[in-house]
Amino acid sequence: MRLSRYFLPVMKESPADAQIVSHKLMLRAGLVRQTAAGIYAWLPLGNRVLQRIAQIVREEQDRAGAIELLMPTLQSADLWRQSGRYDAYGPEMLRITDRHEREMLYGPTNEEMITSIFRDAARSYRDLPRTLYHIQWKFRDEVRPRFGVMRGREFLMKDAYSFDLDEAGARHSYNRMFVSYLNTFARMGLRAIPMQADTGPIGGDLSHEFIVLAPTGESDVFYHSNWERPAELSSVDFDDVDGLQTIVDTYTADYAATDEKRDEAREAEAGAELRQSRGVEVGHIFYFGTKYSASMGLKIQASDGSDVIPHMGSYGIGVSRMMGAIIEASHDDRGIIWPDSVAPFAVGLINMRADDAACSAAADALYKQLQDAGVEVLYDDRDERGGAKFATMDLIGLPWQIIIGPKGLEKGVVELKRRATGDRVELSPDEAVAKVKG
Ligand code: P5A
Repeated sequence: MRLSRYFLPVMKESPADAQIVSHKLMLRAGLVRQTAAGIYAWLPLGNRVLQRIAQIVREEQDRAGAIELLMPTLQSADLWRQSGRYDAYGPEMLRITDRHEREMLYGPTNEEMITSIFRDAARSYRDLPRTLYHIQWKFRDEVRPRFGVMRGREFLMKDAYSFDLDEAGARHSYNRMFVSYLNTFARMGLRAIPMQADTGPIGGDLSHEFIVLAPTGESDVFYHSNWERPAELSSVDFDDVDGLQTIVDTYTADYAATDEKRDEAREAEAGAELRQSRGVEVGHIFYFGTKYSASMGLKIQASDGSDVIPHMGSYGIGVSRMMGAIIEASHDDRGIIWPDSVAPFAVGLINMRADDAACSAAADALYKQLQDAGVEVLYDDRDERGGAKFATMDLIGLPWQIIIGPKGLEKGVVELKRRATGDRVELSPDEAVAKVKG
C-alpha cells in the first residue's frame, strides 16, 4: 500500500479527552475515531489489526474443536423472557422497538439465542458434545464508557457456547477453552493470567477471568511472582481429558486473584513473592450447568432413551479490547510496537528522498520486490521530510522499517530497522527482503 493513496489520519498531539496511553496512541496512529460515546469507527489501519486479532482467535477456537457460526446483533425480547433475563439485565441492555411495536434488543451476549438454536436442532446424545462460537458486535449501555475501546458500548466479542451431556463433559469443554485462551493470548505476545472470578449476570459457580497486567487496567489484581515469566504455547491434544486437566491445574497452582476473590491464607503463603498490580480483563469463561438449558426447555435423548438436560458454559474474548491491551503492553514514548502476529503491515518502507529520481526508482523497485515476496508493506512514498516519515513510522509501530536514502544507494545498501529494539543494520535490498520474510 502506498501511503500517498492510503487513508491514515495521524495526529501529532495527544488528544485531550484520552487518559490512558493505548487510547491516546489509537487516536494518534489513526486506528479509530469515536463517533458517539463509547462507539468507534475502525479506520483502515485499525481495521487491519482488528481482523488479525480476530483471525488468531478464530484459528485457536478451531484448533480447540469449536465450530464457527454467525448470529445476528439484534434479538427479540421474547427470547430473553424465556430465560428470565429480559427484566434482570437492567439498563445496560439497549432496548429497541420496531415498526410493529415488537420489542427488540441489541445483543449484549448470546446465551439465549444459541440455546434456542441448539434446542430446535439437537435431538440425541449424538449431537453432543458441541462448542459453537461467533465473532460479532455486542452492545452494552455502560454507565461510564471510557479508555477508548477498552470499555466501549459497542465492542467486538468472540463468544463460544458449549453443550455437554453431563457435568464431567462440561468441565472438559471448559478446560479446552481455558487452554485455548492461554495459547490465543500467547500468540499475541501477551501473558494473560487466569484468575477465579465472580459470574455476575451470566451466572454459574465456576468462572475464570484472563487478565493482562497493565498499570492502567480497571481491575486490582494480586499474584505470585511466578506469573512474571513469559507466556508459552502448549501443543496439547484437545481430546486428552487428563492432559488438559493437568495444564489447568498447573496454571491455577500459582496464586492470582482479583480484588473480589482475594485469599488471605494463600497471600501469606506467597509472602515476599506476592505482587500487586492492575490488569485488563481480556477474556472470561463460565460454567453454569443447566441455567439456560433448563429454563429454555433444551432436552436431549440419552443413549438409554431417557431425557437429559445439557450442561453448558460460555466463553468470551474481548476482541476489540485486545487491541488496547496489546498497546498497553507494547509501546514506547514514540508510539506503538506491534507484535509481528497482529501488525497491520509487516514492513514500513521509507523513501527518504521522494524528490530524487534514483532514490524513488530504487524504492519503487523494492516495494514491488516485497509485494512479490508476499510481504505486507506500507510504502511511504510521500514528498515529506525524512524526520516526519520516521516519526509516523515509529508512531504506527510496524515491526520492521526499511529506509532507502541516496547515501546508502551509492554503496548499494538500504537500512533495516527493528521497531522494538531500535537496532539498525545496513543490508543489500535482497538481504533486507529475505530478513523481513523470515
Ligand atoms: C462469555 C461469552 C460474557 O459475556 N457470555 C458470552 C459471556 N462474558 S463477559 O465477561 O461479560 O464479556 C466477555 C469479554 O468481553 C469483553 N468486554 C468488553 N470489551 C469492551 N468493552 C466492553 N464494555 C466490554 N465488556 C466486556 C471483555 O474482554 C470480557 O472478558
